[in-house]
Amino acid sequence: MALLPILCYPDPRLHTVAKPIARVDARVSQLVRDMLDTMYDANGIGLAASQVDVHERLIVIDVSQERKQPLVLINPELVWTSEATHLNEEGCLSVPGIYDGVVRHDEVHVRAWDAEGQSRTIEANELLAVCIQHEMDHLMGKVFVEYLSPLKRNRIKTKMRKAQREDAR
Ligand code: K1U
Ligand code: ZN
Repeated sequence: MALLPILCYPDPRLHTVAKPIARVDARVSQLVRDMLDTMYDANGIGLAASQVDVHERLIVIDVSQERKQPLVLINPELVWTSEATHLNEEGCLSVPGIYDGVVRHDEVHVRAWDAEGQSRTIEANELLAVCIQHEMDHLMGKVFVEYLSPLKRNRIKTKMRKAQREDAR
């Protein structure tokens, strides 16, 4: 089992736009395994490759109670989004301890390769839909706090920098 270090906001590397993956080879399969280990170890429901400083279009998710239903999305593309939206409470492993509301589409359809490189379309609602939208933002270099007001965001930045200085001591 390999745990990958998770970048913490406001690390500028979190704003890198991820590139498509050309093929699912042994390197990508190992990255999928390491990202799943890292997500489960951190008690997250999702993780984007961008958060472990790999700027390629790969997401892992598990919103199941039993934490035994991993979903691997490679080169995900939103093919349909509902008009209806909702304000949902979100958290982020790259912004530990911060939770706030973000408006997201209620339902999304996403086309992606699975861990075997097979193309699939997933119809998602509720927490899975929220998590997919949050993780796809990471692949575009966007962290959920960027939906908040500049005042809130600056307070979060200051708090994170202080926590990181204290951790380094
Ligand atoms: O991308 C990440 O950092 C993972 C993130 C995913 C996420 C959580 C909540 C809403 C949208 C996306 C997390 O897993 S944060 C930690 C967590 O487990 C959690 C937080 C709030 C609600 C449910 C789960
Ligand atoms: Zn996140």
